[in-house]
Amino acid sequence: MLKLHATQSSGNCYKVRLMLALLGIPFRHIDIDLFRGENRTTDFLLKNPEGRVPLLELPGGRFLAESDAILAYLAEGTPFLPDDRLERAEVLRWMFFEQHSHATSIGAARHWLALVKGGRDLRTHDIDRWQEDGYAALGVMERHLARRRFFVAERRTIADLALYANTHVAQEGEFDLAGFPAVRGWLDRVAGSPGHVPMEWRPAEATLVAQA
Ligand SMILES: N[C@@H](CCC(=O)N[C@@H](CS)C(=O)NCC(=O)O)C(=O)O
Repeated sequence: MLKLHATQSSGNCYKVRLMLALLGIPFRHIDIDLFRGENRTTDFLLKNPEGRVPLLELPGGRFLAESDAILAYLAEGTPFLPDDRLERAEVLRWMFFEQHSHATSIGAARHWLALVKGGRDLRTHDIDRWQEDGYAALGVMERHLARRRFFVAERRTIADLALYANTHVAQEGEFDLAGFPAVRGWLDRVAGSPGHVPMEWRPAEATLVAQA
């Protein structure tokens, strides 16, 4: 059985739980408490030298890090990763955007302002940049979604999952989505799609025991 080393409140980890739930893949959730440094132990660094979650553990003891790489691995051969060459590249395009321009502002702001105790004081010098870059990223998403239902191919793909995870909790990073109606409409469409699960969802303990 797959094992997901993850932190419940992390947007990057949520993406992967959502993908596993949508595909109906059973997995074991191994909680990593970042705030107690469980991602920096010698044992964890052997599994992922970057010391970050999410980390997918495959049968046979192989590991895959980076949330969007994990999404691509899990989605292979499913409608969440298109076969069409251009659509597939467009999915990658939005996932690169997510990592480069979105996680670094909208994701980072939530992490430090909402999750890390004392984070605002530790990262005061970053707040203006997060705001500027985060609103710029939301503007890009708004313009793209103004004429589309989803990011690529007019259906839910891993590009949507990658961007949904931190956008739907952007207000926790002090972003106001009021001026982004197309983004809000897309958030509602993703959340209303079949099989969607919220960030709090995790596999039932009974399933874990049964499948272990
Ligand atoms: N680009 C990576 C980022 C992973 C990442 O930064 N994870 C955070 C939690 S959201 C983490 O593990 N932080 C702990 C640390 O960097 O020490 C991904 O998308 O998986």
